[in-house]
Amino acid sequence: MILRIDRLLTELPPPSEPDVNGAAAVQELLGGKFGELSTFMNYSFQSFNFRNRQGARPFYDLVANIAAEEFAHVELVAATINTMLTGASPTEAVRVTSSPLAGLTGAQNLQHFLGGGQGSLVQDSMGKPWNGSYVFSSGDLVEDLTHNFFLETGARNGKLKVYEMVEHPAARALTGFLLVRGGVHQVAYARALENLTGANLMKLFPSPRIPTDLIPESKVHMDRGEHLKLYRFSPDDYRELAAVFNGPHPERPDEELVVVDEAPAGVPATDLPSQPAVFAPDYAPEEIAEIARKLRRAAGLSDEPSGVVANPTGSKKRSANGAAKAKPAARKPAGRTAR
Ligand code: MN3
Repeated sequence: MILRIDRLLTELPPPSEPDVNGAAAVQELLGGKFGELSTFMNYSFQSFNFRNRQGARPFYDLVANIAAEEFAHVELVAATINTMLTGASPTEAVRVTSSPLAGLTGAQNLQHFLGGGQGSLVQDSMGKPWNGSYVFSSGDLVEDLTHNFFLETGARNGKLKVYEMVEHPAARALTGFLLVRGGVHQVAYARALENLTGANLMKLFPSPRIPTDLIPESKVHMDRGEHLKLYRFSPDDYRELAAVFNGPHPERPDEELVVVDEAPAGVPATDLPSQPAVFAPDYAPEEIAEIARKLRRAAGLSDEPSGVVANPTGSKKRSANGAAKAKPAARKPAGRTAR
């Protein structure tokens, strides 16, 4: 099972200028063949199907544990897409008869608006749905690990291409971070195969050749050693990671791989503003907020929401970032009859 922590793995910039076509490109990293949903589902099903896991414990632990980080990568890509779509339609109350979505017909992926609430979709950059045939789970450990090495190789290649294509700061922060973390997983699978077969894939297939330390959005994470760390995403389990993930980094012989014996602390996500024109979360979001307040009060909870976000509003400290500013402060609510 997976325990859930309401944090993102790394900080993303708050919404700025929306970039709907950049968001469509970032979809490749979510629902593409080599996207995060593929890494998550591949390692999840390989771990679900793993036989004689006690006999092969360090390898089982490696695959099962990396699956948990991939869940958080899917979440991070979704948060990036949602950030980039924020403000593409008005964040203020709108009259539907004023055609608030009319300016969006040129968007690469109209389903961001027509099939969803300006949010991420389980699709690639061309709108093709992710599908289960992207999962390889043969049951043969060497085959599965070899597949995983190449999956991470293709995934990093895709991240670099999106970095090259999209200049939006959220997309750059995302791809810079994922290039580093994907590199760790690539090394982890290479180390596992080296231990099992003697073949050193990092030497045999040094691909993709990505100068991560020349990418500023990657370098910030490398300066903190994130290219060397494999986190253990469980309170008590998956304790044999260090039996496989150890030794010098294959591309940086002076630096040692290390298992961090806990999950990363993470950072609170930015609470993205309502988008009333696409009914997210409603065309009159303040009515839902009022219902939530009443329910909290009736349940004996605090009047203020208990969640932690990067940009708290109300009586808590108000952040100076764009997302907070985009929140309607004192606008006239569009009543239910205003439609
Ligand atoms: Mn990943």
